[in-house]
Amino acid sequence: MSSNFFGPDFQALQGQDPEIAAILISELDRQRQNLQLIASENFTSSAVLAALGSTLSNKYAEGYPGKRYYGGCEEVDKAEVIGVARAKELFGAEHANLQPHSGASANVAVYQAFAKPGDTVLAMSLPHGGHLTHGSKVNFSGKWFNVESYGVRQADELIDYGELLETAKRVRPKMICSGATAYPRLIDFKRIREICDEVGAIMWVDAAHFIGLVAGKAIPSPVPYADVVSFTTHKVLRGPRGGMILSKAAHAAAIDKAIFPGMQGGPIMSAVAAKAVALKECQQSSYQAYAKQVIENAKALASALESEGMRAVSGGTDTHLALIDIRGTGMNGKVADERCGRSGITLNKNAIPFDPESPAVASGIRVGTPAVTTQGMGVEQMPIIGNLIARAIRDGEDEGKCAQIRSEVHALTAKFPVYPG
Ligand code: DSN
Repeated sequence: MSSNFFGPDFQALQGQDPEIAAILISELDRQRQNLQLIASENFTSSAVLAALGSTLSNKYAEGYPGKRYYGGCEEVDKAEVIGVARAKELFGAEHANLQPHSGASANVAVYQAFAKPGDTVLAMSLPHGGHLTHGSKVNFSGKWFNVESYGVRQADELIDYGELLETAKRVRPKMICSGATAYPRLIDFKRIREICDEVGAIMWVDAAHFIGLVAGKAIPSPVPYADVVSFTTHKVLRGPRGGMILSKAAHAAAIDKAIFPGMQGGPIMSAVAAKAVALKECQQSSYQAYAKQVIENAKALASALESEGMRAVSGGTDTHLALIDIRGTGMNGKVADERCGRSGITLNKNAIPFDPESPAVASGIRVGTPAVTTQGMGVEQMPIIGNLIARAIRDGEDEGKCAQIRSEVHALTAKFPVYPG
């Protein structure tokens, strides 16, 4: 355990608020010691954390660079201008907005820019891998919009583009959303563009999960095809927690207005600066190598879990995550998640397509490799991780066996230190 990582100001926090300081240290220890396999998490660089924990947090900057509602924005303006330019260059986008506080906020803005309450939107069904903001009945999207859904075919668990087209022709959506939280395969954005054109719909891609792979040029980009692309910045992209939107120039004003004043006040300028830092990191060739390695590791982990008697949904993965049907182990997702947690392995239970269990129980787990790849793990480590997961699921009821697995997990992560020093 070390407190050095937090720098000199941490001494002040320890003196002033030891309770919270202790939580910061134990969370750092948790991140360092356990295996972090949640597909939507990563370890940012210290440079990103430095920008995030900076005095830019103190500044109100409602509006956009050069058009703020507050004085004293000269410095934060520079950070936002740099960040927007980096985003446009990295993704070849005509417009970028770095102000969304989160992915969900970015999605609220997309709905607001392109639809009115009651309008029909077509999005990936939640049980097949969609997101809350893609029309869940307990979310604003499902309450305020008529969201119809498409899914995957039962036979191969791949998106059924034929069904998508037929549904689009029937429901005539204002907007079609592609992108998901638990779909391991590539999405055919050219095909989605054709479907959007055929029915006159806006093409919206929620790229939160895979935009980092696009940034690293490891998978094809939706940007040339889509009207609008929303995403989070903290997943494979390895930036601060937050959101971002890219769009065609024709939609720039609508997007910017939807964010401010449409649904946000002052942007979190420390987060905007941290996004700019992350975007610069993504331009490095080392980041491109990282993005490719994330996919290689995910493929290796999926196949390691298959060797342990589990089934990779759709037969594998093309991305950073694998969705694993664990019914072959005799366990459900809830039990597997709990047992892995007790064994020092952080992952999440996840519904699989056509899941007979409720989402709270689920028949699957979702594993992702963004964090372990940032740590420096490679394909050689994936069979070890697959074996640890399998043993945790099988034997995790027994505290002695859990402790043994935990000590092996800690021995593995110790070889790949996170935030060393
Ligand atoms: N909660 C995120 C995930 O884990 O996939 C999606 O926003």
